[in-house]
Amino acid sequence: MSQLPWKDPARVAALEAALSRRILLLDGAMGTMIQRHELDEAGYRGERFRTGFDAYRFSEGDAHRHGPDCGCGNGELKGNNDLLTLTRPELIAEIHRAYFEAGADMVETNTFNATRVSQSDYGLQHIVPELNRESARLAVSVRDACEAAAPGRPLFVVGVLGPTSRTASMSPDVNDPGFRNITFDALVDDYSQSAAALVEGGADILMVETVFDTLNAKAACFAIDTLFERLGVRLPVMLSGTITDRSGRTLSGQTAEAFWYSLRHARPLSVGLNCALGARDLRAHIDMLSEVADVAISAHPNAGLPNAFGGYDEGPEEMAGTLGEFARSGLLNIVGGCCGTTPAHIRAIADAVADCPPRPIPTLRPYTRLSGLEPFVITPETNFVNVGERTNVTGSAQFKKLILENRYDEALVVARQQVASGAQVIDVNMDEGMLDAEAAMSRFLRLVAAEPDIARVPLMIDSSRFSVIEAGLKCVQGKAIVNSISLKEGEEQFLAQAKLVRRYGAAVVVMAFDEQGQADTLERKVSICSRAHALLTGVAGFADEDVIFDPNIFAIATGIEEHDGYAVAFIAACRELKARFPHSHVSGGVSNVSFSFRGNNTVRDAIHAVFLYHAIQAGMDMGIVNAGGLPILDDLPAALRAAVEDVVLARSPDATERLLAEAENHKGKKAKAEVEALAWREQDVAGRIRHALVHGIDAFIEADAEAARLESSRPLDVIEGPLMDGMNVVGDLFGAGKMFLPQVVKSARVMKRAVAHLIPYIEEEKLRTGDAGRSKGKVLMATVKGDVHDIGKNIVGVVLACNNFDVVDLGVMVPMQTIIDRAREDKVDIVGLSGLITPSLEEMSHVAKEMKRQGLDLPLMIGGATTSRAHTALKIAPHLAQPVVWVKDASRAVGVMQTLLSDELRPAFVAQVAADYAEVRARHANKGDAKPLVPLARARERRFDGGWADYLPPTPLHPGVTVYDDVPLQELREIIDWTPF
Ligand code: THG
Repeated sequence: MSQLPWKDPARVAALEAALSRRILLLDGAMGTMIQRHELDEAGYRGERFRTGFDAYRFSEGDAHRHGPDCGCGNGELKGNNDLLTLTRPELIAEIHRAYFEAGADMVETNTFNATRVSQSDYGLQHIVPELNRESARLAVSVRDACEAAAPGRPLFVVGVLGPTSRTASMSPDVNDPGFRNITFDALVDDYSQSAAALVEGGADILMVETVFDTLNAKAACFAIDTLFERLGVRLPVMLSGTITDRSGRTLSGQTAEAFWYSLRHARPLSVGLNCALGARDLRAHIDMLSEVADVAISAHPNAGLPNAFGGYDEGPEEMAGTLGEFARSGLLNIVGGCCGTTPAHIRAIADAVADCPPRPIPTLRPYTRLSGLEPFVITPETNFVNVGERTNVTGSAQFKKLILENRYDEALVVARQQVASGAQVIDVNMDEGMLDAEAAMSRFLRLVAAEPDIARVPLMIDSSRFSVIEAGLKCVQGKAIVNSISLKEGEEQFLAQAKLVRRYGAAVVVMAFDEQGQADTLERKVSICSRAHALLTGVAGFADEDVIFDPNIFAIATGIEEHDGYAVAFIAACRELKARFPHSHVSGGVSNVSFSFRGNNTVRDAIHAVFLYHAIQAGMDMGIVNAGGLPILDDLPAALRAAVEDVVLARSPDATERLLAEAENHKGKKAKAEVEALAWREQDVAGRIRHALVHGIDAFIEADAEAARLESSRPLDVIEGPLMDGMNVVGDLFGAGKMFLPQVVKSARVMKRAVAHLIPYIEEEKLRTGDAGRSKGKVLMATVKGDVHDIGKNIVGVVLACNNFDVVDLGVMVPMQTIIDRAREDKVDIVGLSGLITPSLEEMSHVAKEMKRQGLDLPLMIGGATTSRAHTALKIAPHLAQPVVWVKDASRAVGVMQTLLSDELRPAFVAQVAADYAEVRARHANKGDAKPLVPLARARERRFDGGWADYLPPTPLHPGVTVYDDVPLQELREIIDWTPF
């Protein structure tokens, strides 16, 4: 972080020395170890929370009244592992000790959920500082004891800051992609409180871990940096992200490399990945990070991928085998375990890496490393960075109209066009008198975050008001560029803003302005930029490559003589600045230069092409341009080109006049059109719908839905045909890791719009056929507690409703008791449970168990990404006498409902499912992974005795090799066992 002194220099020196000598061991899972104790509610509450009173006490002003019926977890504290620091400290201390003894150099505090947002799920936000402080103290006491027992081996306490249960850059509501249930500021507050208490409790290191949304982590780093400044000392910081699925992205859609560039400004001790994937699947991502991170690399993966029941099976040997290979390949500096790992795993990993040298820390080339969802590294080969200018309310009449009229959906199309036509960064500007610019900036950037094809690229946040820039910075998870700051108000203000920009982790454009005003001569441009550079790199802590100069592009050919040399001065400044500061960049607003030819785009574009040609040769390497609108210099008519060059290079006093004359010849001609790749529109309607769903394009979806409806005999056929087919493709791509969550969310939105278009026709058909009101049955649907995902559930709901089922949709995060109570009140026929994340499996089986206990005798449908036939058969179905049916995808829901509610079809179907599940269970039982294990010596004692000692094998009839070359292949084919193939 900042260059403050270390809080404990001796310990940091020991840490650095150890890191330079060997691979350090982090501990393993806390949760797995706690689970072994099978604590019940009373076990978690201990004496202090026995009555529940403390749990229900709220800080003032909190609107939420926690209690058994409040719907936020039934007041249960079971499962709140962090609470055990206070109620069962001996148990937590024992786990820390076990890890130190197994060879861990660092143990993590029991504070994964010790943030206000996470503890508020239990109504315990008031004890957050205490949880963090006491957790750190507890770990420190174990550390001290273990150090005393084995002198000479330094041990460390890592204060853990978890990801919280919210995501700052994603919407929990599919219908409202701009919505957020947590703000950057709230996260900063939260993390400040937790981090301060961890430091107070004596943590040696802070670790922001299991980062699934980089914006959350940026808030954590912002809080930590601010905290250190307040304390006047700093601690080493570790950062660890999580790649949530095979798509190789974080939950919020970033690649590992983009993730690192978003956080590199925090200058951590290490960066790495943990949780989610097992070690094997993590390798490619660790390998990538290892290439691009100029700090230590850490990895603490799960014990393999979750099995069908959300458990982890990879044993110590297997995991250590994989991680040992990482170490031998030179990928590791710090290694440990996450979910499902135990001291035995840590011991095995320690052994496996003991003889491997730590990864040498590479020095990176001084390239600007920006990111959106994907990394964008500016290398010498990049030549010139196109920054899209059109998402600017002052730079585009169209964009301004869309924003002022609140048509944000269409405003996003402008951004998408910029990226599609080659913008590598997009400039967003909301400076307009009629706008609340802060609000418009936040809203637009949040919407952009939900558009993977736009959010792919880094953003340039453009405003003349710093408050607007800050509002923007709080909404971007990538590494953005601030446009701009300047010395206009003096050094003090400049530095204050620069330091904040760095704390948010952005690169910065500095305009050639100072206390005297804007620089228009070469000499002033260079001297102001040089002064700004010295302050940015010398005082504010910026790297050279994060500084972008803008030496002012002003309009030429205005008829005012002093303006004639503006382009020449800019070009000369490019040359001088690039020579002085080769790693910094030179940028500018290119379209400014041609303002005086407004209305004549052919001439304007020609000026841009000529201007850029010369400026780029002089060293300009970035520019705000109308991406896609730039003609190629060689395509310009010779006469026009010559006239333009005279103007740009100020080669003759009458150049402007001659260009004006030449311009007459080009009036009214169309500038190079922005061509859109619309080849997919040529496909048949089913193909178009599939394309729109897979690419999340909603521009034509209503028209396509209508076309499909006209081709079908019933409007419902469109939903069950092309729309469902398209969503199944999306599901398959997601499963195969070829789409990631934000893209799937977009597909769901397109689906919703198509359905919304069709519903009136379906209603109308119902009325016409007298089908209306004849409900075929009633289903309750809910995404279970702990899970916020509802894409699949929403689709199922629509399809069922369209098929005349009554749907009671309870939404997301629904507690077990609410499900049971509402099922009773609404007299539903079937209950449907949905969930996307692994912990939902456990919750679903909990709901089934409680349905039985509370006598709610209804069939259950189970669906969602992590659910499986095996889990349903083994962990849910056995709890209920009623059929429990795993519904593989949305398209099957109607069939299952219809069958379950039909007197004729039901018995056979239920018998079939039961037989199916019985087979799954039998197969599982044979696999034996639920069997109790015996110690190795016992197992050896009981080894299979085949009586081989006395066995004499018969001599084969034909020893040696026998060749049959006269057997027809056709015959052989019959006797080959093809099953393995
Ligand atoms: N330096 C930096 N930032 C900047 C600028 C700069 N940001 C804004 C601006 N200048 C760069 N962006 C634009 C965007 C559009 C135009 C000019 C500069 C432009 N627009 C057409 C016009 O006004 O004629 C509008 C066309 C339309 O309405 O469609 O020229 O210099 N750091």
